[in-house]
Amino acid sequence: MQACGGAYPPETRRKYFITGPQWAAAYQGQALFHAPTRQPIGFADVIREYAKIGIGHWCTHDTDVIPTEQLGKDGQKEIVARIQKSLAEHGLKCSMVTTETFYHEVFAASPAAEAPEIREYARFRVCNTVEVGHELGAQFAVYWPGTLGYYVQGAVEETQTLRWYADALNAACERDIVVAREKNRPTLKHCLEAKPFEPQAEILLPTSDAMLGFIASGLLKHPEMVGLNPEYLHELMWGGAPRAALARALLAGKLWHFDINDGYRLKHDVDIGVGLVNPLDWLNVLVLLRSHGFNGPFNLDFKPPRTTSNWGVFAVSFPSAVDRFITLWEMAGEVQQDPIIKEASEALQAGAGVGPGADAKAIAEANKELLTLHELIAHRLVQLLLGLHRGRTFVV
Ligand code: XLS
Ligand code: MG
Ligand code: MG
Repeated sequence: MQACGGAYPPETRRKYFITGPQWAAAYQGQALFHAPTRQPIGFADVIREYAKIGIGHWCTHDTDVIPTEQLGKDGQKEIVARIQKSLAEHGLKCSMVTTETFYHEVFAASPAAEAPEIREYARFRVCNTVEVGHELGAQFAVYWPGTLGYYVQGAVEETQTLRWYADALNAACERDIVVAREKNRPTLKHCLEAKPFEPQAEILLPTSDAMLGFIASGLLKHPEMVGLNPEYLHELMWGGAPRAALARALLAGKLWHFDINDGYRLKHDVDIGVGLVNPLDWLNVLVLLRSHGFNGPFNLDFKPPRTTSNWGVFAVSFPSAVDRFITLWEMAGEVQQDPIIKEASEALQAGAGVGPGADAKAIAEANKELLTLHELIAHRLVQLLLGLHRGRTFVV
């Protein structure tokens, strides 16, 4: 990392609303066909190492840190107190909490399964997470529904299942309103996260757009408390353009939280570090976000690859991900101010100046040369990404 150079000091990294998940750093490399390659690590190590790197915010699933059987019990109180101590000791803040509704066998048929006791348990889990969030000073709660879908067709009635899932979110929002009042804190921002594939064959809310439809469906009692946490790769996975998905969320006023990572189109959830696969697209995504005043949270929801060691997770994986993000963010600022892109965009928007009432052929003819600027802008973006706008520095 020293030989690579270009690293930002922790103070600089801390200026961004970048959040580090417990589960990302503690991921051991396991999967269906993969045994773990790393040793388990707990929250105290993760928080301490994030602090050293300059990641100022930490987030967690309930069961990343609290064993399932301790949820809502005294054991939870004791763990939450230890987390508070770790955070305070290292100057980190807890930004977000999320409920695991996908790993435990109780959620095999989803958190909105037919059996009322499963749904009652799911409501307990999301309400308990809201309480933990307030205890830890979080501002956001994220919901990736996980198993909300099915493997075999016909047994699950989709409209009913979605109504039942809405019941859980309604319970979380109502609990939030009560706890926030008791603690004299603002309510949390409840952010839905879609993923098109995994861990079911068919997913009921597979995209951010599906989530927007769900928020506006009339099933939620407090739609104003519910927004989105899109994940970059989850939009690529279904073949969408992440930037366009984010634009639709922005227009709806629902872009509240953003999971940043990278990967490949129409493949599974490989959760590669931000900018390692699609840096040009990432640059464009950040231009959009900057120009709409979205400043985070940017949540590092990637997985250090299986080939990275426990040491490498904090020595290479996280600092390099943070630094690529900040570099791309700064470049996005350069794009916004670039005189060539500015002039080209203004020329495009001024149009060719054909008078009113002209026919289609005349309008098309007049705009032909002007529209060449699209490709010029794309060339300029690549130049900015590669640093070529500063002139060539290496000649063979
Ligand atoms: C899984 C999701 C998950 C959420 C939080 O694919 O990305 O990590 O962000 O549950
Ligand atoms: Mg995610
Ligand atoms: Mg993912």
